[in-house]
Amino acid sequence: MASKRVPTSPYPDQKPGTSGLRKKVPVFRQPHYVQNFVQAIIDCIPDHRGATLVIGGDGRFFNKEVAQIALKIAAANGFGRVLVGRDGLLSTPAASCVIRKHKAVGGIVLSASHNPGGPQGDFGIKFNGSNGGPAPESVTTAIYERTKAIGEYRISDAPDLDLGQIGTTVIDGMTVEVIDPVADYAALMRELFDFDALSKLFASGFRMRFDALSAVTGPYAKAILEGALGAAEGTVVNGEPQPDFGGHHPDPNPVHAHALYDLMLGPDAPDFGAASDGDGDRNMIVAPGLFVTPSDSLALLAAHAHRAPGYAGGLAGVARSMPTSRAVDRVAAALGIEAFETPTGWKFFGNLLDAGRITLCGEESAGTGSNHVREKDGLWAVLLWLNILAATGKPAQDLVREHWSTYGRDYYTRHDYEEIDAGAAKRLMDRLREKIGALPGTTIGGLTVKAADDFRYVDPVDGSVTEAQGVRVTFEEDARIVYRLSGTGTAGATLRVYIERYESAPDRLELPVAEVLGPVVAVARELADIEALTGRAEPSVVT
Ligand code: VG1
Ligand code: CO
Repeated sequence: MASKRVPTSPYPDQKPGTSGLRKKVPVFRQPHYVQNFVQAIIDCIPDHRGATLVIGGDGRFFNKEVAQIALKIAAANGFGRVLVGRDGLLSTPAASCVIRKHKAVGGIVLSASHNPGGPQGDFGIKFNGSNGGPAPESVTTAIYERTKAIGEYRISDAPDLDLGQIGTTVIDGMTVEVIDPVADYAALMRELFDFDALSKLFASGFRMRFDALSAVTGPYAKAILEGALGAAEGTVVNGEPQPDFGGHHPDPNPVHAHALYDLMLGPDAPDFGAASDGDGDRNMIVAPGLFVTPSDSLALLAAHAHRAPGYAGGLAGVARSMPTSRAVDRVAAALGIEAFETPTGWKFFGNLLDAGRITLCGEESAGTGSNHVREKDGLWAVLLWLNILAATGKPAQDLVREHWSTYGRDYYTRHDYEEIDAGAAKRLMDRLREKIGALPGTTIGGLTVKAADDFRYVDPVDGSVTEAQGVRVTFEEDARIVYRLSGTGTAGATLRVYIERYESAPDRLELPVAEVLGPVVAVARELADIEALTGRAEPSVVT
């Protein structure tokens, strides 16, 4: 066998967004489109000759084909070894775990995460570095620059490999190890959590439902919850990964995971409900009768993490993305640890985790994680919750209520306006940016603006600066509105509006969310003139 050099010309649109390159499947199926991007990634890995690379994805449509292409390009570029999950599968956190454990130079993660799959659905390719985390901006920019100049790629002539069997083969001098996608990850979870206590919890009759939404976490959740911990068979539903996620939109929120949501809010709710997304890095937590916002979940996990063996020594610090509610900041203040505010996207947590400044971090979009890997990790969050439930012996809903009475409650909602006209979205953001200087001190809809700015992040570790990360407006009444455009959508633009308000009076902790946030929502619409500029009177998704 040999490899060849294939002449190619650049595509102009291979700019990675919040989390890698995401496009519709037909875009990825254009001639050489995948090959160009993979070669560009490899061109940006300095010491790749002889090194180890990890390849795996969330199992969506086109995953297997792209895994084969990536393997052959890696072989032709002189990698020493590739670790690939069986059937091309690796959840995003498992890929991060495998990269770290096997000292790989990086990993190619095939996923469009929570976006729908199938022939007309979305696909994505993301590069993670040797720390297991998403490549930082400096690297994604270099990859993009490379895609604009690429003239050829190298690829092996080897036939497709059998990825269905665990084992080792060699192509063009490169070793390919097909690995069990679950094993390394499950071993790591066993180190972090008290599996004996969790087994006892399930043996005592504790019931939960985990909805894998026909995406990648099914095999992980079954092996760990039902296999290792003895949860009843059937605890994991929609546990077989499907290329089109069984028609589901694999986004764990009350809209797309409504079956779980309805069960947990109904009369037959088990003790605990959770769901994960396409690639396994997100989590939704629902207690009986009570949806836990991701921002509250992060805060509660920070307050109780020391109850799990992996965090018994306490937390070095915490971080949250800017639009995530300030609930975790209150916990950090009480613990006397640092709290950081980063731009949206997990790549911004990497430096803080690597430098040991933080132990836990999270995002309002249902992402929570820790220093155990360099990605957010859905099942990890579920296991930490379970460990806390086992250690305290308290029901999940009681823990949340206790949390509110200790720290107060950050009422929270996000309104997404999906697939709006890209020009209109840009105009809306431009107008807001022009306006913000004059806002402080003005009153609108009964709320007085305290401060307004366009979030700019200076990385505390390496000093790198990231500008224009979203307009945030805070009010004297302890409310906040944030506006930003999504960087993961594949059609038009998506405007995200994040709305929150803090209440600490004991009689104001259990009010209907709409009642507390209604006035702030009205101000959010008025301030940005959303309907006039986008033609949308209502958001398409409310979380
Ligand atoms: C969204 C979320 C962000 C998350 C990103 C990737 O980005 O807001 O918090 O990190 O998705 O998550 P955006 O730019 O569309 O708002 V995943 O589970 O898609 O890897
Ligand atoms: Co995801």
